Amino acid sequence: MKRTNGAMRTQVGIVGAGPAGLLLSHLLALRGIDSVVVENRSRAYCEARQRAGVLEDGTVRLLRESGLAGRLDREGLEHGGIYLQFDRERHHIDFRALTGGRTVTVYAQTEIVKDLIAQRLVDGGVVHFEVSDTVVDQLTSDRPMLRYTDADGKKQEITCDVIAGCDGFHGICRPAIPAELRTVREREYPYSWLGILADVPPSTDELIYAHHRRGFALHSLRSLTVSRLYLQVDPDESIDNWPEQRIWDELARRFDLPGSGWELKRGPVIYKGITPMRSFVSAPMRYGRLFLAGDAAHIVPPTGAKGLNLAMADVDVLAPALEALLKGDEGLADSYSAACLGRVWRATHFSWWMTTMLHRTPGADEMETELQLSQLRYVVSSRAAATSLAENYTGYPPRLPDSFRYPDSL
Ligand code: RFL
Ligand code: PHB
Repeated sequence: MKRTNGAMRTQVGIVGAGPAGLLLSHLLALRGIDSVVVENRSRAYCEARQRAGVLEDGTVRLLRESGLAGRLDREGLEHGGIYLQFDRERHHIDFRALTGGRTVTVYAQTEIVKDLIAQRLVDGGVVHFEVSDTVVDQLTSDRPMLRYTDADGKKQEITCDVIAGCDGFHGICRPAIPAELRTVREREYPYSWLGILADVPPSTDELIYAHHRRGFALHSLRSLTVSRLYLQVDPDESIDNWPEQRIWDELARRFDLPGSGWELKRGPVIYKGITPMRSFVSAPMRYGRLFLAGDAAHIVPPTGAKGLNLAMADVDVLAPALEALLKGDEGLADSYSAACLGRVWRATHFSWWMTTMLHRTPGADEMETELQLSQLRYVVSSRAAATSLAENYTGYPPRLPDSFRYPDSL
């Protein structure tokens, strides 16, 4: 960022210090491009926000290639599959065997955000926390403006070449695009997830996705000593109705495997919260000199573990596109939205499919339950069906060196 007579100037103004905004700022810095990140929360809040935990192999590769994987490589837990549980049986889906060795890595979003903030600060990057009243303006000119009130209450204005809207689903950037130029596709689901973080070693070696007549449950983890578990609850459920004992009892019921000797270990709950479930895609992801990335443009229900991976895949495409744009070549910037939306729609379908296959729809009849069970039996008995789940879960299209491209016709 440069300051001339009090006026501030940067090449890329970035709204939001989530994974998308921070990684974009880093990828731009690697290309010698100057950026400023503005974030309305505190650094401590951003670093503690409990969210995702599963990284596709392509996301890990991106972080490694950009020099951000030191701690991830030491502390991340590589997983070669998941369990699908239904009808009181647990079945392993072996990603390595089905996809030619591909895996996912459990490494919490909180840790990625900590690593990204630390790296930006070491590299002299500019991240302004606790701003308010963020406004983006003059988006169709080649000098878009970023305005905000800083943490000390002073009004600031930055002249940019480009603005990146990385401000999540509730941000201000997407609504800055005229509504008549946006196509929105949206679905709300009639259930939420109650998630806990518990100070207890995981009771499983791989994540368990459980279909149950009382509702879906997921056993995930954060480390060898901390577990992350989720329960399907009603959409309007209040967390106050769920004391620890009730949460553990309900989890134990939904993961129960009679006669197997398997038992759910219980421990102190260190965090609990309820998250609604939604699919949402707003297109295009560009308006003039404003580019949207991550949750600002699209949301998936967490059942497919895709949201964070999509956010990072977007900025992997955006960084070289902005580099070219700033040198006067608009080609990649023009194809940015279409390039991202191919992956976004694949993940949107996969997340919808996992969600509707595994959750109990309130009021659903036996017909729906039997259809779900039939689909689940098919996935665990057909190599073709299991491969489809495995290649989507590990990330499709795969981000492998010089690998896959969507045909130009898409
Ligand atoms: P974020 O993380 O929401 O960051 C946006 C940032 O913008 C800030 N902001 C503003 N700043 C300045 N001015 C304004 N006017 C602003 N308005 C907002 C916000 O404070 C915030 O810091 O979006 P980003 O970077 O696009 O990242 C997306 C991911 O956070 C999200 O997709 C994932 O967490 C989704 N997700 C999962 N994704 C996965 O890939 N794998 C998973 O296993 C996974 N599990 C999950 C999840 C999300 C969950 N919740 C709570 C929604 C599990 C859960 C329970
Ligand atoms: C998580 O660990 O938070 C997690 C794992 C898998 C999902 C969603 C969330 O599908």
